[in-house]
Amino acid sequence: MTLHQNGPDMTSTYIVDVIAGDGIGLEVVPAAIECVDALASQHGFRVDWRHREWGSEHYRQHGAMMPADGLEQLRSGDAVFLGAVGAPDIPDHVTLWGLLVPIRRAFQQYINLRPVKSLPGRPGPELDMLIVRENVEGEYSEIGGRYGRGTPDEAAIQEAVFTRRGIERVARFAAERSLERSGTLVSATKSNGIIHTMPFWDEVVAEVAAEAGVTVDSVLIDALAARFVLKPASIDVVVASNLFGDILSDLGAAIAGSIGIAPSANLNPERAFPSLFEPVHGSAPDIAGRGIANPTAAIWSAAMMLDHLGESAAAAALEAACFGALADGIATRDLGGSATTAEFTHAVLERLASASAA
Ligand code: GGG
Repeated sequence: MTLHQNGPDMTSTYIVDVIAGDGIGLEVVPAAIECVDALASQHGFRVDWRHREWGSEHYRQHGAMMPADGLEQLRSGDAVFLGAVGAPDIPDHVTLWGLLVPIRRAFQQYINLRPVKSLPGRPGPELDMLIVRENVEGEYSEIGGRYGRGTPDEAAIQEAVFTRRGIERVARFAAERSLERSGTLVSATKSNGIIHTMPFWDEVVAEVAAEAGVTVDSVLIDALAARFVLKPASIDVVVASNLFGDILSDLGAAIAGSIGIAPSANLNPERAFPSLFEPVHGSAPDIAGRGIANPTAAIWSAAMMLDHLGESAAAAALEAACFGALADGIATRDLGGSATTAEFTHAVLERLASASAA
């Protein structure tokens, strides 16, 4: 990561590439940027936002979700901040594999960190989980194909790829997070039905957990989904494959109140490449353009980005302001309230200003 120090006071300046993308990404990303800019002046750092107009509109105009040298353009930045990808007129695998998946893979963002917490002041179960999703292999694979199109024998084959290196590094990262928390780790599996990859996953996770001194509870994904709903407080850190981790984080966020609150960090832990921060939610075309999207997930993702950049005090202030607004009952429609995106963002900005003045 390049960190730029400039000016007589050596103010830190971070270069962040912004891909607002599609749908509500275009609404929640500016909300989060407003909050980060407010924090920058309060905490004495600068963010140079490099706006990239990539996404479905780029695809409609140029036949690709980003320019051919898009990854090269991002490489020199300190982080990438992404909104959402997906549009009803373009197949979802085209939008995802044309932008987000190539960034995750080229920049070896093999950890997708997805915290889930119960919201202050809202009814519902107490939960505070960290989902550690493997982010560059597993069920998300390009290996396979289709044959016999248009015939009665038509079929599709999709291979999953699990490597020892890939499982070890995600299990190690999860075990380390678990040692900082409860010392217990839940591993999502399906080794009864998936007979090659999942028993391998179980074996490697168990080896890494034993080495790290962490107790691992290997739970079949179907039983784990039920446990998320029935006993969420019994779960702390979860390590999961690419697909299982994706599904579990939406489930966790829904149990906490709304998919509109779930943040994520796509991390290259070695910091050889920029990491990417994004709300877990998609482009939500059903509500896009109406100014009612919940910016919590984007704001919380921005807090994760600040923490990654080393601005931990600003990150904590942003998370506190966002949760403070929720605790005071300010909520968008997905949470049963009536606040617009702008009203919720204003409430967060007000709390940032009061905390800074105090
Ligand atoms: N916030 C980015 C976004 O649009 N995500 C939608 C999505 O379907 N992501 C799939 C994934 O994370 O693998």
